Amino acid sequence: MPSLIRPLALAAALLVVASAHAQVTVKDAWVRATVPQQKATGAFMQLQSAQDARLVSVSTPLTASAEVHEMALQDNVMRMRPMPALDLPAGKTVELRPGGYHVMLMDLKQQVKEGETVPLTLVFEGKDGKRQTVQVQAPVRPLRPEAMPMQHGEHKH
Ligand SMILES: [Cu+2]
Repeated sequence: MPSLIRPLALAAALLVVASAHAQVTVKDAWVRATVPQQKATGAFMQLQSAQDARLVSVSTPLTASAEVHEMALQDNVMRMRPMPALDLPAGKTVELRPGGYHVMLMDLKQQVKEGETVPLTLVFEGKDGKRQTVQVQAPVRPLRPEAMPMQHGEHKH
């Protein structure tokens, strides 16, 4: 089906051009929707770098306080803690997902609603110290429980 594949290839090509000498690809970025008064949420995505690199900072107009966190077992309890940088080994996809690495958006001043889009600016640093900035538009989605697909059969008429 060449007619379907071509527009996708073109989109991918444009994405590479947008971030000059791109070493890092950002895929499937999204931000978890919040409820009113909720002060923090997570941003998730898949990162892949052609060469060894590190994610060194994340910023967004949504809040002045964004950190990269990891989940770690501490006294038999899973806790999250800030990381100075997230390593991206060459060619390996590093996934930020609920329950794992994530970007923590704190001190939210407003609710983050499904359907909105959150601009994220990611700064990566290569081994040579060169920095690359990548901008992504992350759609806001509610956290979908893993059990979700099983519920499809329950609403038959
Ligand atoms: Cu966190």
